[in-house]
Amino acid sequence: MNTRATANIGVVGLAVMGSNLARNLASREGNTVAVYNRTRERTDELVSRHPEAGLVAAASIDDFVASLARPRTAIVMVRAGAGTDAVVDQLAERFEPGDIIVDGGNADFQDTIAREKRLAPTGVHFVGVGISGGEEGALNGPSIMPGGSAESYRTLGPVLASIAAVAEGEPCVTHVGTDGAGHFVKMIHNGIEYADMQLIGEAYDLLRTVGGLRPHAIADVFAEWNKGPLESYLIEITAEILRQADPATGQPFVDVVLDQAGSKGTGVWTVQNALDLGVPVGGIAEAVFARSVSGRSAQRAAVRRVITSRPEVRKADDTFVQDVAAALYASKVVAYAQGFDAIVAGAEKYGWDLRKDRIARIWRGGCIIRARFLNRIAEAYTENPHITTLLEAPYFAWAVAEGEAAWRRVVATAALSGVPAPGFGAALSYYDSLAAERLPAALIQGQRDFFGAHTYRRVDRQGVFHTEWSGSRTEITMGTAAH
Ligand code: NBP
Repeated sequence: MNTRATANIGVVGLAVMGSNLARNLASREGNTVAVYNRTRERTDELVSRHPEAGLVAAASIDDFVASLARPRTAIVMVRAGAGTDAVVDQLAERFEPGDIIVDGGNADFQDTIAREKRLAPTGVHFVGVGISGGEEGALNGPSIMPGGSAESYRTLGPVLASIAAVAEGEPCVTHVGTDGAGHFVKMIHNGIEYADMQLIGEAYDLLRTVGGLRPHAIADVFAEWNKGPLESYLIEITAEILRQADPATGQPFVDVVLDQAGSKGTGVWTVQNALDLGVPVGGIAEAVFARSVSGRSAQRAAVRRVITSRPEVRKADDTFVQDVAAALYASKVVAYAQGFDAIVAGAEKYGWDLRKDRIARIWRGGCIIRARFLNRIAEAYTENPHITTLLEAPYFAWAVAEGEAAWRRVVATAALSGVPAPGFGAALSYYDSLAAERLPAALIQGQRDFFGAHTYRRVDRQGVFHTEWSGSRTEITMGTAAH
């Protein structure tokens, strides 16, 4: 084993993500990569399978640290939580001021903030980095969302840029903000991913149930959509999945897979944090809930047992496929608008100077939500970083208005046909809520004041008011502050 400080970067944790990232790093000019894994066999297997990478294998954490040139930079790619803490502690004990520990796992951004705080007095930089793109991205170029200090990014930035995906000539990496900003933005990325996948699922279901199309025909529709404004990685792989036949039965692959979707929890985190931040992310929440509903097999079976009839499926008209495309696009705009709202709220709460246009740009390549659409988002935020929602950006206002009638037809058809479309429906309701002149929130304020004296404000006068509901029903001015 090598104990000379020959490596400019190291990777700890050599399961699929760490191995691929190490190989990606090693394939770039100028990098020598040290590798270490708790269980020795993984290190040996990686090194023997990929002699071309010239990896510097370490048998122990001491060996690993000794193999890194100063300032030492180690990327930790282990299971988030206790595993990350264990490895970070081992490195921190051995690292010196100016050295950098990068956590490239899917950490909770609050843990990242806490870890950075914990290491700050030691002078060791702790950098939480969101990495998206799965194993393929890690090997060939992921989208990278680094947090941490500006100082550490000066060392780390060029290395990350060398391994990131490239979209339209630009590496998909930017210093998104300090401490936990990278993991926060990655979390929101995953929330948007949930929404995008759910909307695509609903589009498929409608084309099949109402449109009467077979999976291979829907694959053709998706392939066609992938040539236009909906072009994205998720649309592309959906076409491939729908074209797949099950080798064992000859049935469409999609028909032999159990219809219960799993998750690893980042969608839930997005919704939990959005609730804490007070940001409505209904499109993302419905996507998370839809996966939960799919797994409730006992309830699904029970309801199917008691219902005596289902609505008759509407007949699709000639424009149905285009209508579904328009509904998908408009609902997608809502999901992204909500995701960016959560980013803005997080930045305000945690003091991050996030650039929305740059975040949209680094998501154009390498990651699961990569899409042509993100260029439009980047343009909208470049043109005016102060827009209150993506839905007011001229391009999206126009695009949603163009598809609005179709969007309504699709949501109505889904409801009348008994096809669940929680993503499309929630997105349209959100849009209508923003667009409504008056909302029933006025009545809710009346109810709150009636049962709890929570007070209300008026449309015609300044001040805070309460009506004596149980007595004279006269209105009392309570003061000037809102409750
Ligand atoms: P896993 O998340 O399956 O983690 C396995 C690795 O963690 C192994 O190297 C294992 O070492 C190590 N490890 C554990 Br578990 N506990 C440890 C401990 N106490 N001390 C030291 N090492 C420990 O690997 P992965 O799927 O490659 O993902 C790595 C990270 O990247 C995760 O945080 C994941 O959430 C994130 N991520 C994954 C994807 C993806 O598509 N898979 C995408 C983006 C980000 P061992 O070999 O000794 O058990």
